[in-house]
Amino acid sequence: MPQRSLTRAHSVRERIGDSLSSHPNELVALFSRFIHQGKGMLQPHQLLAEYAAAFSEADKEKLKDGAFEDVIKAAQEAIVIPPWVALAIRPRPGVWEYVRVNISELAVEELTVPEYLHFKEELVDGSSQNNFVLELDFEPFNASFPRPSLSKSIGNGVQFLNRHLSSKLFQDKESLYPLLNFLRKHNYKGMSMMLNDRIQSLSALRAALRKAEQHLLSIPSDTPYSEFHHRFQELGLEKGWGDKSQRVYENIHLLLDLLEAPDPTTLETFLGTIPMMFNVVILSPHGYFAQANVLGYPDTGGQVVYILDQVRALENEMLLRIKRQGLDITPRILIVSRLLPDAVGTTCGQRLEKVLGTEHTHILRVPFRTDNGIVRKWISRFEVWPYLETYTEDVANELAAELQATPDLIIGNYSDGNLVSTLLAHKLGVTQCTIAHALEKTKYPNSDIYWKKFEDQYHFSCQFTADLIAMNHADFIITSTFQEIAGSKDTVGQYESHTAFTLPGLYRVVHGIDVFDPKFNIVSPGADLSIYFPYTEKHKRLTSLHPEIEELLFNPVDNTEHKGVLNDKKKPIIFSMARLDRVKNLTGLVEFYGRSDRLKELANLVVVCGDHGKESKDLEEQAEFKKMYSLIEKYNLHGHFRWISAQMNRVRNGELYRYIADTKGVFVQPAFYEAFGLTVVESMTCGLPTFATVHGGPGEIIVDGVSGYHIDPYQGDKAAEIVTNFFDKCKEDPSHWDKISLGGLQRIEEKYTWKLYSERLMTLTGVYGFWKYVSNLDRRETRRYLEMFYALKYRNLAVSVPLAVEGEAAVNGAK
Ligand code: UDP
Ligand code: LCN
Repeated sequence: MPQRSLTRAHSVRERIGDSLSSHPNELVALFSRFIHQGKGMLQPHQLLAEYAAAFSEADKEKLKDGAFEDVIKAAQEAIVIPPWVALAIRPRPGVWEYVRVNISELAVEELTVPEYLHFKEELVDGSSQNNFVLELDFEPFNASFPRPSLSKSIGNGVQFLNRHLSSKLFQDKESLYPLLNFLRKHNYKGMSMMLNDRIQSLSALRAALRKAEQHLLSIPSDTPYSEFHHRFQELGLEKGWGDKSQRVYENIHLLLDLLEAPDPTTLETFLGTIPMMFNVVILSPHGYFAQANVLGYPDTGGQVVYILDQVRALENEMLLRIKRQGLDITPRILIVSRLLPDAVGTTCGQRLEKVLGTEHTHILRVPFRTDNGIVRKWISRFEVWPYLETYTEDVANELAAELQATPDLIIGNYSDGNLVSTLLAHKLGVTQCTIAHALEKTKYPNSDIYWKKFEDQYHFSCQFTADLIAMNHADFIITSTFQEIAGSKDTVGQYESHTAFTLPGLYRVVHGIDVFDPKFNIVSPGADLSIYFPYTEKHKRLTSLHPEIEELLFNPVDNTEHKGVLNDKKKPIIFSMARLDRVKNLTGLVEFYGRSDRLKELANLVVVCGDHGKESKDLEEQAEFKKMYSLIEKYNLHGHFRWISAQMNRVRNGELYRYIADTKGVFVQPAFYEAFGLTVVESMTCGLPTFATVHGGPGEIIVDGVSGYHIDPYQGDKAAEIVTNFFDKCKEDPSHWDKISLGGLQRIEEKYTWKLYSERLMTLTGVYGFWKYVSNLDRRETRRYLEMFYALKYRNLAVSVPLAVEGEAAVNGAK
């Protein structure tokens, strides 16, 4: 039977309608099973299970005729309110259709987004009573702007934008003026760059460029810019074109080409050469943001590692470009975080801290403040909302003093940082980039429809509102993977889940974000190669750390650093490391290891998480601690399992991954959901074969069976079997281990390095900076709408979050 796919030509409603008329009995049987569940919601795996159970193979074959099976496979959710069953169908990433079926009358009807959401709201008692619901719809603002329609174009916004911009520049003679004005506007603290006032028109620009070109041809190619600076000034050209005549010539030629016939590649290359980025501000307000003694704490994990690696790579790239541009400007990068007076042995109480391995990058810490003064203690990221507006004002003042200039780019991180970046970028008119790291809505199933249940502990109403504001305000959004934006064939992306959803009683999001929006760009992070390098690079190995590592792994006496012993030190080690957070599911790994006698026989298990030295203040962490202890007893893991406290020393952690590789061990990342998963990249960069969750980023980082293995945390025994099979196979053929190790390393080299990242970020800043300049007026409506949404919704929600009481333990979920 040829595979049919769902297309618009045959809408879902038509498909179901056809199937209802051709196979009424079968469909009634299936929908009755749904109805039988009673009022509620069914997830995709439940729908498939019902489908599988309802029909014989022969029936299924019949149903394939009308492609009904495709409809069920593409359903992401069913809402059952007898006699109705409404389905949200996702034929492909980013494309959704909604229908509902009345099983008593055998009728099927298509629903609009608001209709579907309204229907869904009936699950929550009383919400349907309200006829006047605030509906949020960002679609009209972008309606006039072309966007790609192919799923494969998602996440490559810059390419699309370049095409659009270059065709716009070519419309008529006048349309090149924005480019001219953009170049004229460039200056650094009042010093003009690129063009000066002598050039007022396109013809003057062309003439000046041609004369400059002739001059450059008449001098040696390595002549420093300073030697022809005066000649250029007379022509109307200022610094910024290059350090030596050869580079200046190339850039002038690029612009002449662009003026002649704009094409996307030339435009991107040329915009990438323009000096635009000298002062960058990176926001990461919550958590412990420091360079030592913080990793593994609640809320402090990959985001901190990511930013510290990002700034090192970015500073290098900025310095390189500034040098090439022939400029004598010192760049500045400021990571803005929260100042914590009660810094508990970290540097979080310091206002300014230089970032190691950089020259011009600092962490600038600004405290949270209320009418009662400065907040002294750490508070969970779920409780930061009431502080952020005052915080933004304080940050703006501190930045002005510290930079003595307006930043050229503001990068927000995570929901709180993205909101502050929005407020700052709005106020200063600066290009804004956001990085989500993890959108919580995906991590907590049904946290939208049942938001009220989560409200006391998580305050998701603030967080989701902040996320919507930031993603719509940002000039560009960086994601680490495609799946973060639009998921995969079968799973919904993190951003995609913000397309349409409802917070009953608060507002209904009819069009929150469009994953086809060209603001999305996949720019994947890497691992710091000075710390994480292959175990085979013997000359670089930190063997002096081996005694410490061996003490961590094998010292038989329990202490605050480690618990449990490994009886047989010769066995390979199954290793994992993460914050002791429920969603990380380290207890799930311990459980599936414990249940598998074969796996226990083949390998030891070592996990790094939590802190044995002090009682956790975090509720989720406390519960995981308890569970871990009970599992050790339940599966009698004594002799097989080592539980090590969170390890803050990254350099030693790098060697630890490699030490595990020496044992011919593996790394396992068993999270229920992982937004990206830096530990996965770290272990692969060290050449350690990696088994990681299929839910989220790791599913994309690893090519199953080639550069590692996918495991499903919801199927523990199957995961144990996959790891067991690997060890068995390695016993038969030891080269299998090397093959997977090498596959991982190759994958990293191709896609996950900071060098690739920083080059890309610079290019994006150029293109989106130019786009922001040419589309400034167009975007005013969106900004006004967002202002209103912020003032009328967000503010009220934020003030309803209780302020932390100093002296009380902060207790909340972990990231
Ligand atoms: N990490 C660490 N020590 C620990 C736990 C985690 O150094 O005890 C580091 C880990 O090496 C990685 C980061 O923290 O660099 C965690 O990032 P990931 O993306 O895996 O997860 P997140 O914590 O951001 O959810
Ligand atoms: C937050 C997470 O949850 C991880 O999955 C990411 O790897 C990390 O941030 C860095 O982006």
